[in-house]
Amino acid sequence: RPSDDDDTSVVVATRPKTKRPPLYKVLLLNDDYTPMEFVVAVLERFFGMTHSQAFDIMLTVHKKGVAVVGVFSHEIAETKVAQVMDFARRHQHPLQCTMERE
Ligand code: TYC
Repeated sequence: RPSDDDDTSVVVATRPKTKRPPLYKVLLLNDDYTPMEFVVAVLERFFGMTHSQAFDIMLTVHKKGVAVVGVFSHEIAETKVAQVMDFARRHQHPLQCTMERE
């Protein structure tokens, strides 16, 4: 209408919604039985580490009990955990690998 004095509209602030997917830490846990060399091989094989990087991370887990070995999308993290758990089981080592939301 010419004289629009009954407009009930409300102006609200908007911002572009660019929500990134959550990331997940993959953790390796220490135990008393898995051989150190096996853990080093796991870190080289599934996490693309050099032997030197893998050895350092393995020692961190051995001394501290746990370490983050990588940060991934949910799907990639799940795959890494499954690969490590399956590889450890096939070699009859009790090595544990888990993931948690960052
Ligand atoms: N603690 C093990 C040992 O002394 C070595 C080890 C390191 C095991 C890291 C698991 O995630 C691990 N043989």
